[in-house]
Amino acid sequence: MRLEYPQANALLATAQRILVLTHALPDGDAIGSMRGLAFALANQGKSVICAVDEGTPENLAFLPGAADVLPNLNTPPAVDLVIVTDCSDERRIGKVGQVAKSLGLPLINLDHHRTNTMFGVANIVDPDTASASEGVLDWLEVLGFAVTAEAAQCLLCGLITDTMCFRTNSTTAKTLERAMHLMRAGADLNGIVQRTVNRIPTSAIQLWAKVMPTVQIRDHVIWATISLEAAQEVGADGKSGNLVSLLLQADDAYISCVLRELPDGIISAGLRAKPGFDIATVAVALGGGGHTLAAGAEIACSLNEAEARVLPMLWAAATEGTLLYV
Ligand SMILES: [Mn+2]
Repeated sequence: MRLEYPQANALLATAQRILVLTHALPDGDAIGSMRGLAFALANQGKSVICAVDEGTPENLAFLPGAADVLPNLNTPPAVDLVIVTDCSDERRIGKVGQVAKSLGLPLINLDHHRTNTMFGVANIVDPDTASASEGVLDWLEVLGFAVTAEAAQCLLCGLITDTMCFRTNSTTAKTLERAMHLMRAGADLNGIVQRTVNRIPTSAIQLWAKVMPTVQIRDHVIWATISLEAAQEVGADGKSGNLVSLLLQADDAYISCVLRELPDGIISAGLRAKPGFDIATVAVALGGGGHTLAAGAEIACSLNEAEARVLPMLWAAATEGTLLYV
């Protein structure tokens, strides 16, 4: 854990124009933490710009301020501070991150991934929070900044999606307290649940129908492969409906893995584990990162090569751990 609040607060105090970024292929916590922080800073009279590669995905368009998130920084913005949320390393900030880096500005790194590389001038990284959005809420409390209703809605979205609605082992009493605080500040819990964890793209179900025949389970590791061809047949927009978490529910499985073929010879490996196991170490060894129970990596190889490389590592991780809730 690194909570460099004094350094971060000093940078924030002298900054008037702030660029807030998050990780590419943003999820609910990425957009939620970024937009939530932006609303709270704007409420303090700061001028704030948000950007993420490709902009806000359609499934998160319901969040306040979602449409104001820039999809690129082709015109480099005039800002004096950069804040990055929910991002374990600089590479994950994508193209907008490269532009931000070229500006040579101080950067605050606010995250909750245990594998965070501490790439900021000031780092606020608390792996004990279930979401980066909670890290934002804690920082706002330290700063004495108000949590507006719009900020609360964004931050609760991050908390709900990263805990899969309070289902992950990262969920603590403190998480519930923060959720309560955000609801009292005006966030709509059920509205968020219905639009996020209770909803997946229809194309994801169609993709499941295609790739379920690839599912195998051996020695407590369950896995599936998604070829480029299978994804193209259903016109899937890159969403697998969190298939990797669905697979982990198999009662014999300790660890789940979805290997998905991306264009340009890249395989994305999504990894999940039940409490008692550690797949963050595997993800880091593959050049990726994440949490103990939810991690991932991108590997330049074919689907077959990825299976040959990743599965032995997962079997080793399954042997090294012990299932906590038998
Ligand atoms: Mn997160």
